[in-house]
Amino acid sequence: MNYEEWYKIEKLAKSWTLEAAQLLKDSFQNSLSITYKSHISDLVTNMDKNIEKFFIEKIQKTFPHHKVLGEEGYGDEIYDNAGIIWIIDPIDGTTNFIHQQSNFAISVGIYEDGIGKIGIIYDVAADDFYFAKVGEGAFLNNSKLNTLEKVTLTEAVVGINATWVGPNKRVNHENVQNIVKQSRGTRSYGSAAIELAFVAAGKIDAYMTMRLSPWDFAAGLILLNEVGGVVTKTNGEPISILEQNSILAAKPGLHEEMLEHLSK
Ligand code: 2AM
Ligand code: CA
Repeated sequence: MNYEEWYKIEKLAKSWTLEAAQLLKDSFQNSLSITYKSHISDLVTNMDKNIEKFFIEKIQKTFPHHKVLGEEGYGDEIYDNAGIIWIIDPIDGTTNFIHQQSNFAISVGIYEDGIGKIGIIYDVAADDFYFAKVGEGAFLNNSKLNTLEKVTLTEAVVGINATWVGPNKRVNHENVQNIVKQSRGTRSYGSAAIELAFVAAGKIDAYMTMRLSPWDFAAGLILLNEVGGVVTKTNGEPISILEQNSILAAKPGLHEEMLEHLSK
């Protein structure tokens, strides 16, 4: 793919995201149809489905050879990284979308042969548009984001959900408690995409969670790569783009310090 083709993909991905956001904002006037997926906390609305279908229709019409991996399952069966894959979360933070009508995002990560090319995270209610293009940097509303500087845990604000601070089956909670105690403070926003964008923008210094799906982190990874953020699984291994992963995303220095705690 040449520069012009990627520029076209960038333009359309941005304008489709803005159109999708308008559909979400318009939906606040109507009553939502809410159903459960695997359990009572795993919610999906008619809007999650509509927005995913909206993107798929546009992509299939304009770029028939591209593939789509979406949370709601209307996209393609994806078996490997080959070609161009749009990894889409139509609403990241569905619980927030339902309860607050804020703190939810549209997340779009576009990969070519497994390499992250374009990342978009749009925090709709805040009107904060995060965008990254490989090699060209990351941006928040047209301001270029700075490269992330080294920081220590004692001066860091860490994004983490309370689930992981108590006994749970995925991580030794005593290690997590040590991280929480030594940090300057913790925050939890209920949208992994927004939390990853916040790390990229330096609003928080790290984000860790024990299970995310590709659509939750696909765009965030591209943003973080452009600003020198370090992202691995919580055991230090590289992330597999097409699988569920634990995630530790942090500023340099802090990432090693948190990994050390988590390996005890
Ligand atoms: P969602 O709103 O798109 O479902 C909430 O802490 C964050 O974790 C949100 O980004 C949410 O995405 C994501 N999430 C919720 N349940 C999940 C699950 N079972 N697997 C992976 N990610 C999940
Ligand atoms: Ca979602």
